Amino acid sequence: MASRISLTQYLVEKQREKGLIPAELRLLLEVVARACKRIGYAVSRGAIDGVLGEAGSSNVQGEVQKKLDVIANEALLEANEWGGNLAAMASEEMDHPYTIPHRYPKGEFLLLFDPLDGSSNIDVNVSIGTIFSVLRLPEGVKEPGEEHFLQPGTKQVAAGYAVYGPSTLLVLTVGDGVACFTLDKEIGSWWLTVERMQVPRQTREFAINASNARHWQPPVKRYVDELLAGRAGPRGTDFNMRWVASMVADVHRILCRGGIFMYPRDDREPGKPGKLRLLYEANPMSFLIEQAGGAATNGHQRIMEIVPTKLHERVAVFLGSKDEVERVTSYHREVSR
Ligand code: P6P
Repeated sequence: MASRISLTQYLVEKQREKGLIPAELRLLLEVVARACKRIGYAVSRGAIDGVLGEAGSSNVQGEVQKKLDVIANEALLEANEWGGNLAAMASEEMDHPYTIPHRYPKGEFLLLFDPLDGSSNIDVNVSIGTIFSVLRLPEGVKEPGEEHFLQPGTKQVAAGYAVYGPSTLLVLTVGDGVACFTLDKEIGSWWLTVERMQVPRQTREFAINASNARHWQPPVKRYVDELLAGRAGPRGTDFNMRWVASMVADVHRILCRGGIFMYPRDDREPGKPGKLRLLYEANPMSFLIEQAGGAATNGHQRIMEIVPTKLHERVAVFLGSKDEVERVTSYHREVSR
């Protein structure tokens, strides 16, 4: 059997042969991957260890926290606070950034994460995951604050997710394509199983929570109605729909076989630009999708060019197969004009 490439070897080669990533970033990514192993183990124990159900608290989003949300957040903080690669961390589960304690050295990177995405699926054993994004601390900053996280997605130096499903997978980009690693739970190694993931330009599959249809804005209604009209309609072909309600699972399917994922703004809360968070959900997923040849917009502009104004800012998301994202975005632009 050809010898498999491990995550460590993949990152060392990116560091050594391509000079793509500094050693500190390689070490940071290996620590994050190790924390994801820990989270995947806790998730897999489920009811046996009594980690299902609610934690009895809520997060900054006003959402009820599940016990595993808190466990996953703690796992990422504990794994990353002492290594010397980070200046601070930001999480969906924490109101404010977590600054590295003074007893540890600070590094040049900022880590942002949704420690456990898809929480509504935890108690029903559907795939969930961890999403992470890495930024550089701006030059000359000694004490990192919230404002230093407010960088557009184009400034990301790495992004990825772990998906805790039938297999535990780690999908990662450092700006040179998207690689997929499968966890060998016997020995704890992440083995490279897809060297370069590609999103087909075209697709016959879309992902949206159709129960919100009555709240959608006209461009989304038009786009989805055309898909639903099938071969008798303007698209001249039939489409299929999937909605896992775990962004990680839906995005992974799109990276594997194409598709378009949509979470638009809707009229339920007109003041809210969308449900998903820009900095630690939409930006890392957009980086991955673009690195795999897809596209990601908020209906009007490239998600990765949005300059954030708040740490937990939300955004509308249309991402996946380029032709479909460009079509639904053009419908938004027609209305704007
Ligand atoms: P809805 C999970 O809570 C999440 O943040 C994403 O992972 C997922 O795509 C979306 O929300 C699901 O939202 O409204 O369909 O439950």
